[in-house]
Amino acid sequence: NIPKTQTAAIVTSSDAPLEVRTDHPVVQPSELKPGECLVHILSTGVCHTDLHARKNDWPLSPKTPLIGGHEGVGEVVAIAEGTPNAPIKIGQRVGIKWLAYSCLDCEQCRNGLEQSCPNQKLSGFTVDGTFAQYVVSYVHHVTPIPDELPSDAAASILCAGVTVYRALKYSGARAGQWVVLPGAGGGLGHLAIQYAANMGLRVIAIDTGAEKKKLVESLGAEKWIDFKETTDIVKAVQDATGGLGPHVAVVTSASATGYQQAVDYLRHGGTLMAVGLPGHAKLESSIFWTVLKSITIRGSYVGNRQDAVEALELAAQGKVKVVFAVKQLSELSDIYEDLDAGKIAGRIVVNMPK
Ligand code: 8ID
Ligand code: ZN
Repeated sequence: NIPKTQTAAIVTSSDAPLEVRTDHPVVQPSELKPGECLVHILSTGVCHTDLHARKNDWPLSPKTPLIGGHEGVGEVVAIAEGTPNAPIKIGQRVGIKWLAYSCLDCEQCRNGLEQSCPNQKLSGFTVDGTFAQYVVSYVHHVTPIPDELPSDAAASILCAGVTVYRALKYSGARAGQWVVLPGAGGGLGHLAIQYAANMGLRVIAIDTGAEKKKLVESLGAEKWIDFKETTDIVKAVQDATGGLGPHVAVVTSASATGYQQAVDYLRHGGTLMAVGLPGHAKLESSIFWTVLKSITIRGSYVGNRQDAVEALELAAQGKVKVVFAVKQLSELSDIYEDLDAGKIAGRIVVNMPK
């Protein structure tokens, strides 16, 4: 009962309109290669990374034509014949993440840095992603979805959640310390507030507009700084902590401006976790003050399979909740426009046509 055609959102080039087609072919179970599975997508989040891919505004280019999407939850409907030891079953609900595949046999994979595997496949970038009803994925990389979590509520944990969970985990931040979150009102940022709160951190949220202010305060941010209304961000951030500055900054702003003052406002010994991905900007910070303040700067790129399990577990316990509005796949173009304009507080999740 797997159909021959499906609805999918297809990018043919960065300047052509997005096409939502109803006659896109479905890869049939007999065509799957060992290790692959076919997933019937129920819900998928829309990440700002999908917009970067759609606009082709990164130093790396996506495949074309491209089906984007990498926060997908769906049901396994087929597993390739000749797949030994599949850790998933037909009928099980699983999540598809940005890192669709890694070899699990190279040095990076063995070290748990699966996202740096030279044989990686990226969902919605180097392979077709979750803005389609049926997606080919990989049995060792799809993530089981806990029963407590509805599909639409789980979707954005698979990228936004995992990413900020890992960034905080590796930031070295400890209970009672201050973390500043430029981009706090967006998809990644609003989840970062909640994971940070669960770690016992005190949160300073930076973003703009009344809607995002309300959102971040409702999620437990102790201080709010509107980056469009504040002339001296460094002073505002340091004042919020009583003068010394935050111990950690997790920057999820999609623009370079969110990074600009981080080294200046961080506390001595502080850590900048770089997460947001403006494609061509340089990280500009004073070398002198980076040295004198003993600042650590670290990139943090999604997460591995274990990070995904841990990030989902906290969501399953109700400790972290994606704040999302539901839309249809046919509205994806408009969703991209709103993301581009910074109009989306929290996340948009698309419920797929059955
Ligand atoms: O693995 C990774 N490192 C990873 C994973 C997933 C996403 C990185 N990302 C990247 C995306 O590609 C994108 O560049 O993180 C960035 C944020 O993704 P998102 O959270 O999905 O985007 P969003 O919902 O648009 O949120 C971005 C927020 O940043 C704010 C915006 O107002 C928005 O709420 N913002 C901007 I743009 N400039 C800001 C500034 N100067 C700012 N907030 C504070 N200060
Ligand atoms: Zn993403």
